[in-house]
Amino acid sequence: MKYNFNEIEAKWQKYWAENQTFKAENQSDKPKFYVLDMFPYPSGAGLHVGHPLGYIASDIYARYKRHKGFNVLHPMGYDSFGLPAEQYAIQTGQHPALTTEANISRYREQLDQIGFSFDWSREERTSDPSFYKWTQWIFIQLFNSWYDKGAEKSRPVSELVAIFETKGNAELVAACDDDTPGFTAEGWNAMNAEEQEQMLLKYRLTYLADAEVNWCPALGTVLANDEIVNGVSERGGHPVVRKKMTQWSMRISAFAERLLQGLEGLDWPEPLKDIQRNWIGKSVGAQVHFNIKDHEGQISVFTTRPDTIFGVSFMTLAPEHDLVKKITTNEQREAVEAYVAATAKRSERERMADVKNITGVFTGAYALHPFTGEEIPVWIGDYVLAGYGTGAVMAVPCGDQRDHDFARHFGLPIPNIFEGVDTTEEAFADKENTVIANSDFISGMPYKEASAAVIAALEEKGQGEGKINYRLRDAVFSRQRYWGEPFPVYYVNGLPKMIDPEHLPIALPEVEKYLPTETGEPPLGNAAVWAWDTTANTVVDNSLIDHKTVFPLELNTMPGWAGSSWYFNRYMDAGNADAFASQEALAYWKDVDLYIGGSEHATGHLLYSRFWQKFLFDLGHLPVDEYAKKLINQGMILGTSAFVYRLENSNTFVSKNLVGDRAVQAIHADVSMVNASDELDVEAFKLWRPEFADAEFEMEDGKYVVGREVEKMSKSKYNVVNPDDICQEYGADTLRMYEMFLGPLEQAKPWNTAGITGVHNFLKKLWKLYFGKEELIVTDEQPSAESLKSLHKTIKKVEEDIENFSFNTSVSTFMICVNELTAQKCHSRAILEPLAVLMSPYAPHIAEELWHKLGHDTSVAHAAFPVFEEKYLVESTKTYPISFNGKMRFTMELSLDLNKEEIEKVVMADERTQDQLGGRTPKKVIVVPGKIVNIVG
Ligand code: ANZ
Repeated sequence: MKYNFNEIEAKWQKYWAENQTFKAENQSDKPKFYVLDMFPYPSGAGLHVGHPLGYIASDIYARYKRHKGFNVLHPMGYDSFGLPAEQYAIQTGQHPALTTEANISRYREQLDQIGFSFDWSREERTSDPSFYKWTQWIFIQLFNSWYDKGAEKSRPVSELVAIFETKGNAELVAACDDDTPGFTAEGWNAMNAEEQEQMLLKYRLTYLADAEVNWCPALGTVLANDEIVNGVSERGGHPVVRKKMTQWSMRISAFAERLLQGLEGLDWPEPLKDIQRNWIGKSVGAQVHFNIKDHEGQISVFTTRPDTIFGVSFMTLAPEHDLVKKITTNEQREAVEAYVAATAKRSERERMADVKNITGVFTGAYALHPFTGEEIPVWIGDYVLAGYGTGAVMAVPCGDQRDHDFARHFGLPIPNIFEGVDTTEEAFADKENTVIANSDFISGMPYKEASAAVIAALEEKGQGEGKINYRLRDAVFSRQRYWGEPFPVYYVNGLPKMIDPEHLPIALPEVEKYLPTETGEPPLGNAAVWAWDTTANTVVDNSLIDHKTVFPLELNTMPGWAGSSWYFNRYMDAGNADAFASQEALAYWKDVDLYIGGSEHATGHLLYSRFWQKFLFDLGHLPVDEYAKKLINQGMILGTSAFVYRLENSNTFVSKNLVGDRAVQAIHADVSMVNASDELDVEAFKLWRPEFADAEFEMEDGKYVVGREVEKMSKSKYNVVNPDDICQEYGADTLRMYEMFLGPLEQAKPWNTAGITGVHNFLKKLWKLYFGKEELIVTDEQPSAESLKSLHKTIKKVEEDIENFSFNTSVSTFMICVNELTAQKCHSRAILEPLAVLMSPYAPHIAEELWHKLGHDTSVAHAAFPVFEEKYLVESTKTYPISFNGKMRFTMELSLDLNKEEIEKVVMADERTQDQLGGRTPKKVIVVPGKIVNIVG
């Protein structure tokens, strides 16, 4: 019988869907296991073979855990809000919901073809109102919460109000805006409602604030740092400026310490954890407040080296610093303003990266040294970032490289406070252990002690205090886009009000155009029905806005990371209309046991989701404060690009080995036009693009051979391989095994379709153990010891491999096993039945077919994993060399249980021994059990 994989795979995919084979139950006596993939954004291009790599690995693990008796939750869904669908809408007018729907169906078809064991009954889409209802709900919870730094916990704002009413904020240790003033209970109670509301915004975990953003006027939206290249937008190359805009922000900075500490308990890749640690960027130091000559205010700086305070020779403020306008003298104003305008055009990333161009301007103002009273010139410079620390530094040119460069460039003094350090030197040595000299009361102290002494002295003067700083900043949460979650927010006198959760979801309104409005408002500004009626509790026509009972709704939408920050919890109880998940479901599933996805999400999704988890945990909505115990980053699959060589200034293409030293241009050719022997389908190439229609070819042996190169797999490099084609030609089981066979899961590895036949032939060979020409050839015969050994060493290895996520080595183990069983002519059910189960995580369709053909009528997916037994690996016989006068004449297989006398008896009784002796009686028979037999004489 032929291995008809197309038929087999379609049959079982249908069976699994109809029987809901992989549906997970929320109530079960079995232990739970939650295997999660990062859910995809359904792009128009569909999947290439690189995308399912992680899904195959997680699917193998999920299936393995089912065999091991676990109740496995293995869900899938779509992160379906996003820019591409919106861009397409802008170009074509097609509603992003339609584009998204079409892309999702395509994804689903492709995923189904690969035979994943997803529980589709739990599918979720972040753009579905029944899902984003809860994203909006979480937003409201954040708005209604503040962060208690003393207890390291989020708490309801109602409790904060109670504290303010009785004690003011003097004793409060809470995360809040830097400019929050102190007030007493009387002060609070004297504020009017609006003032109180403004004050509370300084504490809420999501708040409206003027944030410095990268504004791209041409695109009409804010861009993230990594969407800007050389000061222009990556998409379209439009100018980007720094601009202050009122935006929703998330107070993630309040959680910095917990996000840092929490990493210790996570089984995540160390490099990924390091990226998060650096991003959180904890620095221990001090805040120092410098008085300003002839001015009221103070300049506060953050420094990690308070011990260097006697080496300060100037101060530098970020050009955006609030004080700049106030302290700049008239003589310096023009230069300062020009500089500030120029800096606004540069992205923060650029400013940090650019160490060569030293720029800055003197403000004309002077700060006063807290200890010596000396006048210190105040400069502005773009090497100081507005958003870090206080946006100002005390510059110590003998201690800090950037300060040093700045001082040299502008000819500022470079006082030396370190013993034995040559400040004229370009390179800065590590001065951490250098003893400080000639600097008043800390002279001669090691730097740590000196720092502590300076902090104590500053505290006494009221001009500074110890301070821990985190690089992690609050995250801007507003986007000027259409295709995202609407905020459940309306505005009364410019102050935000939350819509009561019982009226959620607030669905995205229809708009005529997906672009910003003519007045520069976000796309939702185009909606005609986008006002909140507080009596009817519904969205109504804008014309009804009276600012008495009907108010305007928020026009921004939420960013891409909103839905992905909590979706994993929704899977535990998808479809629940009363809660984002029931407490019972959450208590049962608790957390993700294995999460597989890309490392590129280190500082985005993987950080934000940990933040929301901790927040919801604090409020008692979740049972644990880290949601993913173990995480694996799958490596990238690289494509093998194909190149054709065009002779310069011609339309003649030269086969690779004929190029020689002629001048040619290498051009990507689509890999689908190239066969496994690197030969180009010349006719297909001509049809590919009009400019190649008249192409001529210099062939070798009648063939056009292409060049090959390994690059990132990408549509733009024409090297993508479509999994649909592979499934069609070889089957999903071959695809799954081959993807694993390519190499260790976490490494990058090139795809090479040529190698796939080896894996395919292996599956055919496996099939032949079970089937003859026409029929099943499995017997009930007792298996041989050899076959048992082959099976059990495979069980052992495959189990160890899966537990260690070493899927590539399992594939070779299976190959060895099948080769051995074939050589042994093994057709015994006692071997082949467990082998089918063992194969099922990797090649589930063929396994299911074999399982049913062996007489079972339930899915192999829930069959118990074969149990390894050591005894089958123990050797029970030995092949003895039988020698005569030291010369080996033949071998005999004998049981290892025989003793010396028994061995001698059996050997002497053998015909071949008698032949060798020719009737003589040997002088001596030497027997070494387990080794040799030598007959002398
Ligand atoms: C004086 C000093 C002397 C400093 C010295 C360093 C060495 P990390 O470790 O990254 O936290 N700094 C503070 N705020 C800044 C800002 N907004 N933009 C650019 N630089 C800023 O670095 C903290 C150090 O970076 C601070 O300590 C400050 O320079 C600078 F020998 O103060 B230091």
